[in-house]
Amino acid sequence: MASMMIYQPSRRSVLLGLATAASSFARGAVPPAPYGVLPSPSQLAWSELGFYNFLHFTVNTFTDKEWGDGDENPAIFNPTGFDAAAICAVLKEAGSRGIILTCKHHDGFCLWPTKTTDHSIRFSPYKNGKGDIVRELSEAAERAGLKFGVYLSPWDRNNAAYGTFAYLAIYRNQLRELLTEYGPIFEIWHDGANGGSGFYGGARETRTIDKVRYYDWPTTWALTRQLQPNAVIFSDVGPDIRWVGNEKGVAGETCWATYSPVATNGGTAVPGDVREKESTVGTRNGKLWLPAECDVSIRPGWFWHPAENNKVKTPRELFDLYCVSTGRGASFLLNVPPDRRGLIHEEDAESLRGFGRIMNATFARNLAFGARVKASNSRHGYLPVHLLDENRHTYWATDDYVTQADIVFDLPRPVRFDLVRVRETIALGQRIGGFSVEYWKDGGWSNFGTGTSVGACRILRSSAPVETNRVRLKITESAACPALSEFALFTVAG
Ligand code: FUL
Ligand code: CA
Repeated sequence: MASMMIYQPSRRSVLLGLATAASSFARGAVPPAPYGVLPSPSQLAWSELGFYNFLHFTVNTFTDKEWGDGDENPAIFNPTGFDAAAICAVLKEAGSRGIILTCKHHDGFCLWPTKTTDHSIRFSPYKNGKGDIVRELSEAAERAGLKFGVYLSPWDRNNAAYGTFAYLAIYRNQLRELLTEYGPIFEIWHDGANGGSGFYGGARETRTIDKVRYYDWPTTWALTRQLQPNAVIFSDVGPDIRWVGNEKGVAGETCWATYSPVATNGGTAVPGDVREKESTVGTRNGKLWLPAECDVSIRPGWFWHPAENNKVKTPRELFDLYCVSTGRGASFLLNVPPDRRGLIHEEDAESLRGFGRIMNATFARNLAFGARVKASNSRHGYLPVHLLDENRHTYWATDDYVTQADIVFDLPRPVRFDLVRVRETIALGQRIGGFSVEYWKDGGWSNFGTGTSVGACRILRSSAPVETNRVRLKITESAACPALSEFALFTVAG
């Protein structure tokens, strides 16, 4: 193949992979040129996950706190019923694709037997100091077919060296242990929070760090690239995945995968200093491919508290959150905190199962299957039937310079739907900037909904189902000829 001559293991390979996977494209078909900044192969793989879970678990689970001070006695950490396989089984039922564990939260307590500090599970009664929660969860995740990721808090309220140069070496060694001893890691989560005060080896004082210089993030990220080249790195400002700017699980109704982050004062954005409102929306034609991740807890707090057992989000609330996170081109990172036994509490498990049932029943079948499809313009070989083939890698596209188009779906029989899903071919960049969906009713077109950004997945919903045998998708604005992988109609399960 001539195209193999320009093969490089880079973003370019994604495009070639796309072309190869799409062998159903006609001979002589020339794909659209990519537009703007593009996702890396690992960002592209991440964008297909959609829903995965945080597990916040540490000494706080036993002290009923959200932020441990760093002076907790490791003796309090004793989850006598900890069962990694049971945790993974519940998440699997909910449709989760991965877990991210708080291997070390701000209190500094390490859930694995690290060589870097004594403030760890080695000095806890859990399995007489021989336990390793990171190992148990990473292995159970692998067995369950879930990806495994690590949260390692940069702020460490226990460590005496925190705030000095010496701590950076400790932090990086902790990262090195996590990235070399526990198999493939899909995501590394760097928290931007830093409240200043802490135990710090007994000093009990407030330590202020320079957010721009202290952590020297480029060096840490380079280490990660070397040890886990396929992982995505999350922080307020990436470099791969950005924080969505709130902890409610909600992306902007417009949410670009591209972003040009700046600090609150307009200077260099770093973890812990970024304009939150702008993170929610991203930047049209932004400098970086930096899609948003929506983190939110199933309960009010991030850690398990007995008083919150009756405040667990309902299955319907979780489904609504999925639609405004993953359904707005971001991802849904739902925190489910293990309790003091080391299990997902019954209330949370019940809600997760209910969420999984709604998801499965809702997205079981694209109601647009079987439609006759006609587009106002189609590029040679990039026909609109590719929108209905359940394959993210095949797509419909228009000729170059055609940036507005209509596609009509004529259904063999009337369908009822209240949810529309559209996927853009993001390997070619973020192109579409405006679209609408209409349905045929009483001899004319009625509006179902309109949107701006599409990205990996865009969901539009209506408050009540509509019934029709004809639907029209209009691309009203696109920076380059549009490329769309999917168009689907669903009814939200009741
Ligand atoms: C925040 C932390 O301070 C919270 O405790 C939690 O870990 C959340 C995901 O990020 O910045
Ligand atoms: Ca397709």
